Amino acid sequence: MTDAYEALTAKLAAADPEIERLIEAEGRRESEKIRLIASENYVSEAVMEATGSILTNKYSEGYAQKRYYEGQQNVDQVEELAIARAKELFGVDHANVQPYSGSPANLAVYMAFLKPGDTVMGMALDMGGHLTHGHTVSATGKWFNPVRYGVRKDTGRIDLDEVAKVARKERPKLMICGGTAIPRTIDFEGFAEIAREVDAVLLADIAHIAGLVAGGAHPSPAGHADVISTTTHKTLRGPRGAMVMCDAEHAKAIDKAVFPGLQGGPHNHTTAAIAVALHEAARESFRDYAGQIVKNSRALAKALTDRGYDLVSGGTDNHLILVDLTSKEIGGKPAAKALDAAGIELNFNAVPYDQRKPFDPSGLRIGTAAVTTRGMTEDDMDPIADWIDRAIGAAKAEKEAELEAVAAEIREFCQTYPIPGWHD
Ligand code: DSN
Repeated sequence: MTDAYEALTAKLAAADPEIERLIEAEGRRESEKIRLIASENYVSEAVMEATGSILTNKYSEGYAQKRYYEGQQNVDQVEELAIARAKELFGVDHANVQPYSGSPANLAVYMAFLKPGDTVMGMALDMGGHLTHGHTVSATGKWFNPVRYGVRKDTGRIDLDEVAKVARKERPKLMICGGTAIPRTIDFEGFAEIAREVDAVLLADIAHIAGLVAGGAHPSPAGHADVISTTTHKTLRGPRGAMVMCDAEHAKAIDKAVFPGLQGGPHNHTTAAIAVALHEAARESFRDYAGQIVKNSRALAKALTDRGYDLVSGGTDNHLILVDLTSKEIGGKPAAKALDAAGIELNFNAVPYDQRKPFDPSGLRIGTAAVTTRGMTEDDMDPIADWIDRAIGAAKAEKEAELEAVAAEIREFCQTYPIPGWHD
């Protein structure tokens, strides 16, 4: 363990050894496995320290200079710094850094622009969208009127002509682009043209690709979308949190929707950690990081294709790969479970037009943000594809010993790539 880790946990170990033991076990697990969950990453020790700071003690409902509690001399500055850094990094007029996470951030956008029953158009969940883009089980699908678009069956890609057709027919008040399983570049300009034509507000949910946008590895929605929402903990590599950004015209509506519309006091320790992550993301080295994520993703996509795996859309432009296992004759769930036993964590995922059920779908979702943080490069992607292939083969042949053999190789491999904040 690093000194920083020990310093952080010494008091905890004395006060609550059970929880400390579980945190330590999680540190070991995270360090010994290859993390390919597309929405996860490893934050820096600086971000971790801010998250674990004394700022957790403070209530500060409201916004800087307009709070409902006294004693905001430092918290106001923290929030103002986070806002200024978000505005600078993403080139936007306004940023709200208070949403607790991605779902409340998106709900705030609904609250700012819609009334219950209004029509919202988003990408279907099983095509790569998100629950909060109007899925039936989400409040956004229950309280609003959701209409959906997807990807073409033959290309696995969004067809903007199809999107325009649905938009013209349904006249949504809010259109959403972005999602959780989209391996290709999102055409924000194209979406904006359609939204303008049907007089809809366009929300770009860039939760997955925010770090790529910040690092210049994906086009930015700024100047195209009316509103941009993002979580801060995926490719952006910050703490678990979220932001909503927009032009000056919509600033008041967004702020009112976040507080007092949906939330109470912001989590100031998270705000501070977001500020730190944004500071890190503004560095030149973060541009290298974002570029390397995509290089790794492309290299891994090729290595998997070379081993006979079918990828939705045939490849990737970003951090994410969606594998369709249909031709491999194994479901996504048993494959994901076998991979976890073999030391590779990822998630099973629906693929577009999936013939299987959502809880046992045909796909695997893979992302390269976390392994890139650990310093892995293109050369490491071929061995990773090999381990994936061996583990899936072992799962089909029910060879548990082979899964254990792969896990042992991965444990050794991972020692070369320590994770921030924890090491043997
Ligand atoms: N749970 C996130 C993901 O994995 O993409 C989205 O909210």
